[in-house]
Amino acid sequence: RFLILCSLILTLFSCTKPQVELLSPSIIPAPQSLQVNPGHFTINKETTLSNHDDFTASYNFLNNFLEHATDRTWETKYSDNNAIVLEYDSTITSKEGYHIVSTDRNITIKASTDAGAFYAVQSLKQLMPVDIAHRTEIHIPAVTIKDEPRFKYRGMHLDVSRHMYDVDFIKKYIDAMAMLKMNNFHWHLTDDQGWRIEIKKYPKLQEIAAYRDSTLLGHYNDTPHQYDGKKYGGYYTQEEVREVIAFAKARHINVIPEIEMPGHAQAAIAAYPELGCTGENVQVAMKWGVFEDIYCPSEETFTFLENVLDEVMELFPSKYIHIGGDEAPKTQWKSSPIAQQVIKENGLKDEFELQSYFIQRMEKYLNSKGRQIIGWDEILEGGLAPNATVMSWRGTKGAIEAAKAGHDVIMTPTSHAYFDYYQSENENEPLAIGGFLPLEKVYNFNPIPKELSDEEAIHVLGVQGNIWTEYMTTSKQVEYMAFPRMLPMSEVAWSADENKNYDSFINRVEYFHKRLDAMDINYANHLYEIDG
Ligand code: TNX
Repeated sequence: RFLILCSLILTLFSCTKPQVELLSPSIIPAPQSLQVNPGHFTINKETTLSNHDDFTASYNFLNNFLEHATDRTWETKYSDNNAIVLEYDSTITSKEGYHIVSTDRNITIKASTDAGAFYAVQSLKQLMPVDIAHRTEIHIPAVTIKDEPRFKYRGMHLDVSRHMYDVDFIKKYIDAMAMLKMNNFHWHLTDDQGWRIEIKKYPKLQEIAAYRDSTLLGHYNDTPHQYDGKKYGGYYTQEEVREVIAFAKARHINVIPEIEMPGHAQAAIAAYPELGCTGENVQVAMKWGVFEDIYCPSEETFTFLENVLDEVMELFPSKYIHIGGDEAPKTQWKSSPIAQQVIKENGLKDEFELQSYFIQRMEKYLNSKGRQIIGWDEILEGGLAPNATVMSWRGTKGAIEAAKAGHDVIMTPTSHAYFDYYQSENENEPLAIGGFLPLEKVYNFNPIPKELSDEEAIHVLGVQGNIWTEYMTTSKQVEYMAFPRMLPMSEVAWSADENKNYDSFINRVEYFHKRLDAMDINYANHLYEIDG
């Protein structure tokens, strides 16, 4: 009886004094300014959502999220009491900036664009506890946040040629990017080991280029490769591509397709041997590496690529189209009468100038359709195409040269942005490509090379993490390599340099693990390893 009495008293006590679980705000990427005020806002059964100025994507995203979390429909009405209010504010000049003020009475989100409001919603989500499913009340600390991004290009890349992942995973990846306020998804769709986008005009790309004869279990340069003899591959249909683009758009993410040229083209040449210089039959590549079968600079090839790009442009609204340009050995061009003829006719000096001619021709075509090209830094060799943006991966030299010449650049150096590198020195790490890129090194990446003046540095559009997938046979492995390293990359891309602090970051990552768990993301956890 005594026990019953005690538990009654306890129940009574906890009823009259409900526990308020408040988090210290743990937002990634860190906002420009965040002030914690006394008090908190409580989302309860009556809280409404008020969309004063018709923010669309941000409103839909927030509404879906809240309805899911609270198991009820949310009434949208004009009120600022017990409400989450989305409001237009022309004084917020940053196109992706926002303010959040939460008090006991309401939460006000202000922005001058839907993108700004969308990023406010991402921060608001991170002010809530992780396990909010089916709650009747959610507590949000009283805060004042003023925020805007450091860089306008905040990207993640994914290679789907070496290994392919289903559309659900592509969406999951994009969703995680959105949470981290990233805004460009670089989709590496073609390479030697597989062509992954449906092009209706060229059915053999689907029949032949999309498949290889093994899942390729071997190491990079080792012989013999451990082929398993199983047909491997696939491609995204145009309908699936549209679905991905719409999904990304609803999250303010632009999707940049990459169609590789003139190198990394062996899969396409396997389907259409006339695109190569030798005319010989080749296989969709069965090893990793760099291959000599590259596109021949013939009229036939240019027509093929223009037709492919026509279908690509029809699907992708992106201003930028990535045309690759990396790792194109010139051996076959040296002995090809067609290539030598083009060199002669155009008064070119050598095969490097021929590569430049090739890229410039494709640039002209894309520019005439209102698009801009991005290319890997090899496109500097032999002369840079006049309007090209350079993606600098072999260190920062290429970026410095391009920015000094007045070209835009995106920083993706292997040293800080290659998430196919090992992330710890633990001997149990799954096989990776080599290299070592722990979390702290990603975090300490400074995207503005000191060689650039302030004026030149304006050409640094931003940064991107790259995921080359030679050794990532499953999407769970991609998650393992991408997370948590996507977190520091988002902070490099978004947060002001003076706000960056690795200790604070690590504390936030620790809490963020719960968020990643809730999203069923298979992140690596090396936070407390000595060498990591
Ligand atoms: C170089 S980075 C490549 C890729 C490989 C990667 C492996 C770049 C433009 N080309 O084809 O997958 O290294 O780290």
